[in-house]
Amino acid sequence: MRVFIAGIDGYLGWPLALYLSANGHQVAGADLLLRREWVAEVGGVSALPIASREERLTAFKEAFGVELDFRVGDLTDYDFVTRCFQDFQPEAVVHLGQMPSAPYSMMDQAHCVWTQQNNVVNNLNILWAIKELAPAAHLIKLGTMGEYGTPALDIPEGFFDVEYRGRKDRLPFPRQAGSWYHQSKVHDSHNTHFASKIWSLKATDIMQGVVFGARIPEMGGDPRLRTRLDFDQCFGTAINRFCCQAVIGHPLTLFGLGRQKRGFLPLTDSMRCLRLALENPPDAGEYRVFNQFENAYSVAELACLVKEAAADIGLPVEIRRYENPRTEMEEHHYNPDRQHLLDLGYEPTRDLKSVIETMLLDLLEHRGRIEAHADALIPDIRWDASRKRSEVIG
Ligand code: USQ
Repeated sequence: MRVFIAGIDGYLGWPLALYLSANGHQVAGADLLLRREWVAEVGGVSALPIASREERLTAFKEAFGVELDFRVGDLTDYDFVTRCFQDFQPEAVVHLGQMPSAPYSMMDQAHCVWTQQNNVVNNLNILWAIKELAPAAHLIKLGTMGEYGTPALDIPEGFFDVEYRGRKDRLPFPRQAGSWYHQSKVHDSHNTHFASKIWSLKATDIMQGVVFGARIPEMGGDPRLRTRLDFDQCFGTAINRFCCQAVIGHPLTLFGLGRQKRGFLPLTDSMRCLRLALENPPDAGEYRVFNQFENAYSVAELACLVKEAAADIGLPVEIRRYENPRTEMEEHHYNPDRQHLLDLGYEPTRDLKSVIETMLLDLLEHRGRIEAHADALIPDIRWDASRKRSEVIG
């Protein structure tokens, strides 16, 4: 299948290009390389060195024997998007090309507005380009489990049955996002649902949990094929940050009580799930929602798992609680469904500890990069838009 990946230079986009190419798909993509700039802006660096676009293209050609059509351009520029679609004629579009960080979007007015403009406008451009140039293409749009927030109800996959004043309907499940970034994904979900209804588009909206890890087998031993792994307060996500902290002997930074729960999944599972969605498209006019995660865990459970994995390879680790810079529930009900992907054959990775161990071993080789940017580990971006470094509270 001809698959266009919007955001092909990113944490997920690059490995997806490798994974789909290794599994018989023809891939092309676009990226403005902004993730590299945002991470530098917030004082971070990828803990694992990553190759430049040019080096990636050379390594791709060596690994797969074909040139990768990887264009540098802005998805908020409609002419750029339409040129890509005219040239490549995609049969599917995986949209990963957005600003993905909650703290980055909470920094100030400019970062909030930029995040929403960028994300909402580029998703609208992709919807219009599909409608005008590739109406049979299947859009796989990366949303987030964070769109649902943490309601006191179980979380279904997108829709639920409601009875109100004696009448029944099947309605979108309420979205109660917890950051300006997560809100941008809610707007995208509404826009994607509406577009699929009026234009009979095929769309899968992926409510993905927090991804961790940096390796997929398709990278082989070639360091130029690696993906990035961030640890700063904005682009580093929980388990990735904990592993980076563990290898430099920094305490693991639990925010608040650490009892907040989220869905998590290894990078390999994210790739497998996206492929399952791609190879099992919906019907024309169908907008479906997949919740995509291995399982739900509290952040403290995962910090303990990182501590255990680190102990197995001889690294002593301390877990500390820090003032929570976010406004979020720290103790709550959390029971989301994830049946749709299981029905398509998703077999969740069970041994998370060995994924974490591999990550720790990879990171140990590059610990100097983390040590040199250790200031980026402690958050100072607060949800009330003030700036103050979080102190240890336990
Ligand atoms: N947390 C800590 N300590 C840390 C970092 C995070 O306790 O050092 C806690 C946070 O307070 C939060 C939870 O861990 O309760 C998850 O935070 P995160 O930074 O790992 O993830 P989040 O901000 O929710 O965003 C990430 C990705 C985003 C994706 C989302 C999926 O950056 O692109 O949409 O995960 S989900 O969390 O399901 O919404």
